[in-house]
Parts: sequence; C-alpha cells; structure tokens
Amino acid sequence: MRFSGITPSGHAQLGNYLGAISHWAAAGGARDLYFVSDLHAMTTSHNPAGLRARTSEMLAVLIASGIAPERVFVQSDLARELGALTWLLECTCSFGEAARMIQFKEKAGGQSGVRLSLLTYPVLMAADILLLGADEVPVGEDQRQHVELARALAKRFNSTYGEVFTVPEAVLPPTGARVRDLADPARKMSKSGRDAAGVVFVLDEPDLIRRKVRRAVTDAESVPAYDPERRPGVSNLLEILAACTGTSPRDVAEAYGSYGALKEAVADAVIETLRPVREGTLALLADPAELDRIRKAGAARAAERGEHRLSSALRLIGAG
Ligand code: AQP
Repeated sequence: MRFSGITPSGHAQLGNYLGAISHWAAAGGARDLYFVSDLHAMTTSHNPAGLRARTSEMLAVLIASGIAPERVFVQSDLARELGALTWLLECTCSFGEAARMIQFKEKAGGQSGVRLSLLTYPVLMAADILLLGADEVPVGEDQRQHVELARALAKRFNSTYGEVFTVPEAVLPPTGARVRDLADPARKMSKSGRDAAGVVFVLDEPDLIRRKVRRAVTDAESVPAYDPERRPGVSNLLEILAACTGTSPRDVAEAYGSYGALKEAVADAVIETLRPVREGTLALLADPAELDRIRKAGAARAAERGEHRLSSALRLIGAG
C-alpha cells in the first residue's frame, strides 16, 4: 500500500499537479491512500481560518484531479488517533534522533520562537505512516530521512513491545516534472513561493495563467533549446509543455522557432491541463455538503484501517 500526502501550506500549484497529484490519480493501487496533511501546516506561524479553507480546497483539488474519493482523507480528521500514536512513538524515539533531522536544522536554524512541533513533526509523520500500515512511502530525497526514522521507530516498537507495525520503506516517487518558478527559474515552484507572479496556481483564471507564462523569465537567446543547466528558464517552459502533452522537452524544443510561439503553446497547454481540475474543484467547493460527505466517509475508512494498530500499540506499551 502506497501512501502520500500534500500539505495545505498554500494554494495547490502547477508543480504539485504535474509532479505529484496527476501521478497519484493515474496510479491504480486500490489500497493506496492520499491525504491532506493539514496538521503538518502548523509547525510555523499559521492562520486558522486560512488553513481550514486551504484544506478543503486541497481535498477538492485531489478529487477533481481524478483520485477516487475513497482513497482520500484529511489528516486532522484522525487527530485523536494520530495524537495518541505520536505520543507512543515519541516515547520510542530519542531526543538525539529527532534533533538529527536535517530539515529541522535547516528550518529552525537562526530562527527565534521555533515551535516544538517543528522538531517533532517527523514523529507525527511516522504516526501517519504506521497507523495506516503503509509499506511503501514515495518521497523525494528531502523526506527520505523522515521515512528512515519511521522505519527505525516501527522496528524498535515491534522488538521492544511486540509486533504491531508494518516496517515502511521509502520508494522513489514516479518521475514527474520538477517545475521551476517562472519568475526565478533557480527556485522550484512552491505553494508558499514569495512572488506569486512566478507560480501558476491550479485555481488561477486562464487569463492570469497566460499573463504569468508570457512574463516567464527566459534568457537572451531567441530560439528554444533544452539545456536545463545553462538555460533554466526556457528549459522549464519546455518541461512544462512536455509534461502537459506527454512528450519530451527535446522534441518540444524542435517544434518551436521562437520564445513567443513557445510561450503561447505553454499557456494553452497549461490552461487546458488545469481546466477540468479547476472546474471540478470549484464545483466541489460550491457544494460544501457533498465535500463534507466525501470527507467524513474518507475519515471513517481511514480511522477504521488504523484502529486495530492503535489499540494493539496502546495495549502492548502498557496503556489501556
Ligand atoms: N515545483 C514542483 N515540481 C514538481 N513537484 C513538486 N511538488 C512540490 N513542488 C513541486 C510535489 O508536490 C507534492 C506535495 O508537496 P508537499 O505539500 O509535500 O510539499 P512541498 O514539496 O514542499 O510543496 P511546495 O508546493 O513546495 O510547498 P511549500 O511551499 O509549502 O514548501 C510532493 O510530492 C512534491 O514533491
């Protein structure tokens, strides 16, 4: 069973869609699960109403992208189960192990008022994985260390208290496009990108998408060529067009003789790729009762899948 999440730390953007969500929708595993990891969006300063709205939006985006509603849930709907399991796992994890996480060092370094949850969120991530019995967790290099921690905690709990957890493994995610920021191609496109001009959001209006693509930073050349090292801006546009049309960036480059023509084609392709997702998301958001029904059903299914592991773990550790 594969298990992946998306954090509603901002609005879903084109990179999330081309690099992850579209592949989740295409993967057929009947037991695979996808979740909106809203609890993970609280490790730094956040706005409660904004987080709630982005969580609903992200759930709607996942479903509108074609992921079966029965394979989706929202993390905080299992807050009680995950909170309890996180505690058991914190009692299985040493302080040194948590403090060694590279992401913590990177994100906490030099900051004041760092939330304790920034240190402990990999343990919550381990609880996400272990509660639901995921055996394969597709993650990029930046999250691999966290899956290794989940592995270590599962093994330690099993050998100390008794077999309860599946030991998960980090697997390579499907090779999706790495989409770069249109205004600053040295950076990856991000939900929380500082400059919205370089980020195409899934819910952007078609006209706005076209304006953002037309303004994308390229270089002093005029004929497109695929060279990610030396020409990252135009190569990013070629990758986006290739991902939207199911071709290769090099083939795409040969088809366009000018940056202007390429940008129009990229805008058309992105608008058409996102159109059904945008329309489906807006339709779901306009029907909160239906979205709520889907959400409750997903939560109930996920809770049921994890229930026996949590109760066994509590019993084995000497609680309950
Ligand atoms: N630019 C991107 N290109 C390709 N894939 C991307 N992903 C994110 N950005 C790109 C993939 O989207 C999935 C969900 O991401 P996440 O919520 O776990 O966090 P992230 O990778 O940190 O996403 P963002 O958009 O960059 O958010 P912020 O700004 O909060 O950091 C992952 O599979 C990720 O690889």
